[in-house]
Amino acid sequence: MSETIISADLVASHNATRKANLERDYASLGERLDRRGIAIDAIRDKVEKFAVAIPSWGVGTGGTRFARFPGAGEPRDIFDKIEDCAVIKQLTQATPTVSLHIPWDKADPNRLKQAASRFGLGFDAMNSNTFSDARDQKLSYKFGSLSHADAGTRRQAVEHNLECIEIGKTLGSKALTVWIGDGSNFPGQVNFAKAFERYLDAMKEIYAGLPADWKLFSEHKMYEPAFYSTVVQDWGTNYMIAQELGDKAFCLVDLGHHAPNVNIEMIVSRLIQFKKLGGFHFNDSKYGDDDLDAGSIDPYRLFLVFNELVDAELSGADGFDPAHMLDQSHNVTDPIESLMLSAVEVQRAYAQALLVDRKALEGFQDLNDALMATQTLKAAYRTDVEPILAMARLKTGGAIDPVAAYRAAGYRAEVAAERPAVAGGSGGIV
Ligand SMILES: [Mn+2]
Repeated sequence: MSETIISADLVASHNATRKANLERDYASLGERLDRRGIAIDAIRDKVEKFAVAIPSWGVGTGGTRFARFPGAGEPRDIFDKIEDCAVIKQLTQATPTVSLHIPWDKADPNRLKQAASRFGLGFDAMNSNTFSDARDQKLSYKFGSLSHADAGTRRQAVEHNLECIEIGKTLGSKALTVWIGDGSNFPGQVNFAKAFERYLDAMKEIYAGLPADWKLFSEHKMYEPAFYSTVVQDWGTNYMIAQELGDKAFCLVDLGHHAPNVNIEMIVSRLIQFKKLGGFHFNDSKYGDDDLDAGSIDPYRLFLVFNELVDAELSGADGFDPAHMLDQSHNVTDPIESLMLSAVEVQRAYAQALLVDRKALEGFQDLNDALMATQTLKAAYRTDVEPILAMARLKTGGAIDPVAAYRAAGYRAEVAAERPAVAGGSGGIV
């Protein structure tokens, strides 16, 4: 039995006052779904098994290019971050793993493993960092890393990624995510083809160091920090990388890393069809790589992404097993509250997508009945699945209302007393 940070008694009494209403809401929704030929318990079972990883960097306050306003009780190091992740896991029961960022989270791997397993937490994909310079680093990444013109800098970046794999092996991680900031700010600054060739050669060396049961995720992003050209700028380039590297290489889709109005769900479909969808960094965006909370701006788009994922899951697509991770920056909210709600939003989109009448949809598509086809999706999206999500949490030991339970527990005030504010801290969101 793993330890819990919030008192189990507090969670139990929180649930006790809400349980009767939840049971009524669940029964009522169950009856309505039954009329549509859907068994509510089967949906709840799937939701209970759905998991999304918490990024270690997400539990601290983010920041913008202009300023960072630290919140009270921010984690001082990775061990504080693991405790915050344990709170999120305890109350939502949706986030069993943490995704680490090296070197920000560098510590004795055995100590890390021990700290996480105390709370029943595991480790998701490892994330390397060659987009900023670590203290005491020999060569700078100011002009790039894996695609750098200088062979020594490329070597240093490759070695760093291999070190991330080594740390991950001890932790039980099974994937490495590589995102680089390499690119250029001026036309002519970089030869596109040569830079991409250097990147591919470097990635091949990293790929060669991958254990047999690991995956390598490459993450594309249209722009920033480079504002004229970026080496891994879109899913097309990303797909080429995964193809060049081999069977263990996959594309990672960060929802905020595309041009405005791009049809991301269609990109997801393409990557599934060609067996190169590795996973997601969930977040939401209004203008660019805003890293806002998942589902906070365009929940329908999140649903449409999950519509593609559920379609693949139900059709038994070969080797389909995408990694789910959040990747957000919290500037004005308590990061724990944002991450709990975001995990729930991702679950919500999954549950709604499970309600799509796929047989009817296929029929309308075959008949070119555009109106009824789109209404079939809307009927699923409009269904308020909150009782399913809350019942899944109640059944697995979480809180019916995670934010209310968290606030009642007074966790933030408690850690604020123990954790003096640190200036600066590790920023940067990928
Ligand atoms: Mn990302």
